[in-house]
Amino acid sequence: MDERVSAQGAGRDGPRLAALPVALRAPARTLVMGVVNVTPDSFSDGGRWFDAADAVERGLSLLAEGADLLDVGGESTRPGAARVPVEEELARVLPVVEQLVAHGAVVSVDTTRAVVAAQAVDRGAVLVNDVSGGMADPDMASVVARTGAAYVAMHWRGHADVMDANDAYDDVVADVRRELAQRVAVLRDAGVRDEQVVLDPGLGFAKTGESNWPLLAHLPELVADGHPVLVGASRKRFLGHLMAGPDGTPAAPAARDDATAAVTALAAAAGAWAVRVHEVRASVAAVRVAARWRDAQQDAAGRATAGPTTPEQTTGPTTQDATTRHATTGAAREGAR
Ligand code: PMM
Repeated sequence: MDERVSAQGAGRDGPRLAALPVALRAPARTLVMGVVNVTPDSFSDGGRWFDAADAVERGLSLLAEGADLLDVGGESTRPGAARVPVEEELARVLPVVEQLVAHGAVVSVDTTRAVVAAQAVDRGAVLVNDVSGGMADPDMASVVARTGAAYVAMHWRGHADVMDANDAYDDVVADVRRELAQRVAVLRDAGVRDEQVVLDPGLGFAKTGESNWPLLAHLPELVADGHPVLVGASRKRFLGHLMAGPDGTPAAPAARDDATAAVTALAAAAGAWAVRVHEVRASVAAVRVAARWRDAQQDAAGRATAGPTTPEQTTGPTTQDATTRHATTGAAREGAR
């Protein structure tokens, strides 16, 4: 897996996520995190991989399709969902984490509970994905500090039973950036290092519909705040509304995957560190396209700043190589079709 990611080229500048394998710390392209929900009731895929063996098999097939890491969760965050007892969450998540780690997967645990995070890290998870950004459990920050795990702090304003009632913003982009910065400050105070932290705008969480689009449109600003950014648009309600049928009925969750892949391409172009998706294949294609697109733009910018071409350059081997490269990757192939 490491070779596959690093083979794309040089890494990006920016914070390092020391707990992760080297190639995932500053990857050459946006990473694809595959979702493994071990829940009976997730809005998008509830119940399909509720059995541990089925969940592991699902994780392995996502890896085979090109996922860079897997996010294992045992508690649904579906709007309105009731909380799962901690023993139940542990029983759902730990065996799946353990087995996927044994298969060589890079595993993230999707939990708001410190005890679940700690035990999952003990079993080999390297990333804690906390949709509450540490707000749900006051012990979370100290567990992250102690374990040194990478940590996703998502923008959040309350559990699933109340989140839709918390969709009031003066300016959703400014408010989310400010509230995330407050979470980073709390994490720092608890001893979490900046290099551990990934930020996530929390699409769909306390954001019922239109609030999601400005956050996507302003992703470069969140990226510029300096932490790697994870985007979780997959199958969310706002995509269901976008893809509604002629009678206005929202598209079903499984019919939102094409729109999800489109968001992946745009999020990757905007500099997202990773996308969290249920169906991996199309998003893998999207992040690869985005990476090549960016490389080609950088090549073009490099040529534009290199100044006028001299006669020596037009006949020399370097130019010949460059010409061949562009012929095989771009215009010549277009012309051949
Ligand atoms: N969304 C869900 C669950 N976990 N984690 C992060 N970091 N970001 C998200 O947007 C996110 C998440 C809800 O989706 P699911 O119930 O289909 O897994």
